Amino acid sequence: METTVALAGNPNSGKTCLFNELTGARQHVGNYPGVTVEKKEGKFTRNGHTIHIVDLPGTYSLTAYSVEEVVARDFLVNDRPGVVIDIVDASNLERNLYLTVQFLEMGFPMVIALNMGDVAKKRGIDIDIEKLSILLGVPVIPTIARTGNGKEDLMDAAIRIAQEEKQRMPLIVSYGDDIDGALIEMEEIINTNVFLTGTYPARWIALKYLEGDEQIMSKGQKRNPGVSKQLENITGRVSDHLQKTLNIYPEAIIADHRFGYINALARQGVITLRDSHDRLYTSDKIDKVVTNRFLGPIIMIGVLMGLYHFTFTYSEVPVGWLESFFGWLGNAVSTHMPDGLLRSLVISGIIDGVGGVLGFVPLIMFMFFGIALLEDSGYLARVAFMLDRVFRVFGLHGSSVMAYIVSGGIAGGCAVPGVMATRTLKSPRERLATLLTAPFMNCGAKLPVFALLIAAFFEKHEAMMMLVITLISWMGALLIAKLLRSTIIKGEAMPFVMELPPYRLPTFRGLAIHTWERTWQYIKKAGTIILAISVILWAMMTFPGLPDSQRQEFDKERTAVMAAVNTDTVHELEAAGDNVELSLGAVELRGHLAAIDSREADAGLRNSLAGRTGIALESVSKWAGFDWRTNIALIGGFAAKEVVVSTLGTAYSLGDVDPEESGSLSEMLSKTPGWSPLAALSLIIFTIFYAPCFVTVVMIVRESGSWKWGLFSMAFNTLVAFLSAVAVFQIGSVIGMGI
Ligand code: BGO
Repeated sequence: METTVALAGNPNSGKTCLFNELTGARQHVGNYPGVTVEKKEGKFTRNGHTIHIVDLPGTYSLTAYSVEEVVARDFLVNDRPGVVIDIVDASNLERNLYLTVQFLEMGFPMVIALNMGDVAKKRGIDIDIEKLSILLGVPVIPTIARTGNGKEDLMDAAIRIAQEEKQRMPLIVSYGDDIDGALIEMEEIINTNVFLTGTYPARWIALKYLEGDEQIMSKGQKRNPGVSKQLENITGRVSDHLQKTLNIYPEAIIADHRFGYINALARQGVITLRDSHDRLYTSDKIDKVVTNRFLGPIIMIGVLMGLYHFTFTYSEVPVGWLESFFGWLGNAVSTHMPDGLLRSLVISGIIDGVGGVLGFVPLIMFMFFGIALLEDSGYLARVAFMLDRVFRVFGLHGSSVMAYIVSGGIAGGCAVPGVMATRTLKSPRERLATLLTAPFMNCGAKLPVFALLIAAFFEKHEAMMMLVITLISWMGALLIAKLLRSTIIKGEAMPFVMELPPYRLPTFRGLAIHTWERTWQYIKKAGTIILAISVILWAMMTFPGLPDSQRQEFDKERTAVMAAVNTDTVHELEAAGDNVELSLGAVELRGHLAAIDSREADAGLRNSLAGRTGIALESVSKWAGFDWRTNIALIGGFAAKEVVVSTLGTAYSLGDVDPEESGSLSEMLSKTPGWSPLAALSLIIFTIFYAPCFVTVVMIVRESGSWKWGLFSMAFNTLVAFLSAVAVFQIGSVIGMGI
């Protein structure tokens, strides 16, 4: 049996020496077809196996910048050698691994010859070979090519790998939000159109388009100009966006993240530099402090606290303006529109519903700005890196951290891209556990719910409460992940490397664009989906309304109240505008009538479709401290979490007929009997954990490939949420927090 082995590596890594040692006199030198690059071939025999060895030109990369690179790449792709031996100069490990990462991304069967260990040792570099092999997922064999040391072991490993039947997964490096998102989009197009996929992995083709690889692009244009155009358009869009926001081209970001991957290998203890002072770059120097085992977590908590403090402090004033604006709008409509269903729809359904959500735009914007700052500077990648160690304990992966953060790990993300971000996870079990727990993070839609409750009940400790909420959601998600990983999705965790791209000074323009993009998404959602759900819920809270007999009862009461005072007082009240001083009798009459109106509205709400459902659930929900109005809001939250706030707004405004008397919703809640800091805390806990919104459920179904997991997440999460909320409310009541 003959196996073809390709020797690949950087120039001066020792390829020629190794080739000569292996092949001895049995060499053949020619040229690669069509180019003047030398092609050396030879044979090596071991235990009855004849190995055909091809020495590829030395390259630093596999882009199409030089003839050598194209020749090496074409040979690997078209001739499909049984194994690629990647010769890595151990004394220059970080630089040599750049090529290794690219081989791994192509998914070749591979063995690493870790050469020049003697030189590395002299330079004070220690390499943990076993760890390197585990993290990269390929055999690593130490060699001294000059003397031929280790060549037999190397060939044995190569034969073993060549004979392995198992399907090799290409390495997936995460290239940051913008590029990862584009890659997912492009991969889908590539796979659906079977575009060059017979030759290259889909993600790799997408990467090459983003890198502007002319050879691949011209192949693509010949194969299918329409698909190629689509991919070029996405590339153009991403490239423009990256230049606007970070002033950088996609190729540079891609290179940064590949080096970030290698940098992380070094930080995970694969390489130890005994005398490392002058080899440290600025990013490494910063990381020495920022990702330090002890200082790192303290800095991280400090940064989060600072972010929440900044968000709540500076957004307070503009949030107040918007609240007053929507309050004014409601009043204006109520004065100018005739009483009736349409007025109720406009005020309670639209203004209170959508206004409640839009009122939080400044808060969301400040939070997004802070997150953009952390993300663009490269700090977020450090957070993921530090948490990686913790995540392994819970049966998760380093990439799970990123999925959590995208879903709202710092508050203000979205679980939909979060669930999609789990695609960078190789192991299906860790991926499933991550996508089922990522929705526990605090997405931008939950943020208004928390902000409302914090403003109403924990006004003095806003930033602290937000930090506590963040910690509760992370701890809950991790514990549930552990539970899932030790029961229904059992299995070993896979070794993994987190990328650590270099730090960057964010530009103000970039931050502004990132902030606005996300804020605009939020506003658009409020104006479309939330508006629609808000109107549907308003209808459910309005119809069927009160039966005629009951309405007549209220009318009778009104007539009786008016009959009890003299007609002048009634006339005085009817004729009174806003600014008229009323007599004592008229004020009293107005109070009586308002109380009757309020009871009628309340009875109407109770009799409505939503009201009846809320009341029916009260027998269960009371254990968690939720009244029937809150139940209505939580049912609305199954569609989208923002709706919890808007529905609370509608539910309370429907029962409240004198908008001039009422303050903002948070003020109203803090004064409503039955509400307390404990009830608010219980609602916060429930909101963190209960069923993901509808769009996320659809995404979970798509990504897990089964409806089963979508339904599971709805039922399981709601159960977890309810049990936690009951525990908090009951224990809190016993220790006297509920008063
Ligand atoms: C010269 N250990 C040590 N110490 N040196 C090695 C090893 C090793 O494991 N492997 C290779 N080298 P190439 P490419 C040289 O040529 O095979 C040395 O480009 C010199 N030359 O001997 O050519 C190897 O094919 C004068 O060194 O690499 C060679 O990949 C003084 O690494 C060099 C000292 O190997 C490159 C060394 C005139």
